[in-house]
Amino acid sequence: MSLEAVRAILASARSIAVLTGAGISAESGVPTFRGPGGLWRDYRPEDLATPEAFARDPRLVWEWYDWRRRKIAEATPNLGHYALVTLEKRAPDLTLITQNVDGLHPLAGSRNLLEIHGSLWRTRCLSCHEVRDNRELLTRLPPRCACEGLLRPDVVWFGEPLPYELLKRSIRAVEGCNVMLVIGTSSLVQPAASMAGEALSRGTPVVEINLDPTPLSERATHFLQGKAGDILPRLIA
Ligand code: BJW
Ligand code: ZN
Repeated sequence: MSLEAVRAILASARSIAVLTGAGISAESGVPTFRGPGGLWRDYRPEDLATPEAFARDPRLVWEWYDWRRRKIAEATPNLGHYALVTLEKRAPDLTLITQNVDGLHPLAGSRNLLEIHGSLWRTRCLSCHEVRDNRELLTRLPPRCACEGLLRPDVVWFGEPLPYELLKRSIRAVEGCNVMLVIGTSSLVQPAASMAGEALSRGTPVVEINLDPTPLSERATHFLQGKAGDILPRLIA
C-alpha cells in the first residue's frame, strides 16, 4: 500500500521539499484556478493574472483580487495545512514552497516557507515601488498609494519573473531533498511545474497528492489520489 511506503520514506528523510498549489486550500473554501468552481465570471487566470490585463483595466483586475481577498479573509487553514506544520516540526529539515498567495500556510504556522507567487495581503506601488502589508477592506478600486500612485497586488503574474532569491532557495531545496511532496497543483504553471521533474531526474522520490491525475502523476514515484486534507493527516499519523 503506497500510504505505508510514503510514511516510511518521510520518516527516514533528512530533508523534505514540499510544493503546494491551490488544491491544498480548496477544503478551506478557497476557489482553485482551473477546474470546476475555479472560474471567475467568464475569465481565465491567463486573462486576468497578467501585467497586460492590469494595464488595460486595473479596476477589473482589482475587482477579481478584491473578490478573492474578501473570500479568503473568512477562510481558515484546514487539516492539510496543519499536517504540514506537524511534519515541519518533526523533520530535521523541511522547506515548504507554495504557489498560493492566500496566506493560509503562514496562518497555520509553517515557518520555513517560500511564497514564490507573492501574497494577496501585500500591495506594491507602481510609482514609488513601496511594498507593504495591506489587509484593508478596499473602499476604492483600484486602490492608490499615499503618493497617489496606482497600487497592484504584490503577486507574480504570467510573463513576470519569480522573485529571484525565493526561486533560488526553492531550487536549492528541491536539489538537496531526500523526498519531494507535490500537493494540490495542476502542475501546469512554470517554473513551479518543472521542480518535480528536477527531483525525479536526480533519483529523488516524488510523492504527488491530488484529487485528480495531472501531467505529473504518471511520472511521480507515488501518486496518492484524494483530498489533501484527508491524506496528509494520515501520512503523518
Ligand atoms: C486538490 C483538492 C484537494 C483540488 N486536495 N488536490 C515554459 C517555461 C517557462 C515558462 C513558461 C513556459 N510556458 C509558458 C510559460 C509562462 C508561464 C506559464 O507557465 N504558463 C502556463 C499556463 C503554460 N509562466 C510564467 O509566466 C511565470 N513566469 C515566468 O516564467 O517568468 C519567466 C521570466 C523570466 C525573466 C523575465 C521575465 C519572465 C509566472 C507564473 C505566475 C503564475 N501566477 C498565478 C497568479 C498568481 C497570483 C494570483 O493568485 O492571483 O499563480 S496563475 C495561477 O496558477 C496562480 C497559481 O499559483 C498557479 C498555479 O495554479 P495551481 O496552484 O496549480 O492551481 P490549479 O487551479 O491549476 O490546480 C489545482 C489543483 O488542485 C488541481 O490539480 C486539482 O485537481 C487539485 N485539487 N482540490 C488535493 N482538496
Ligand atoms: Zn507610492
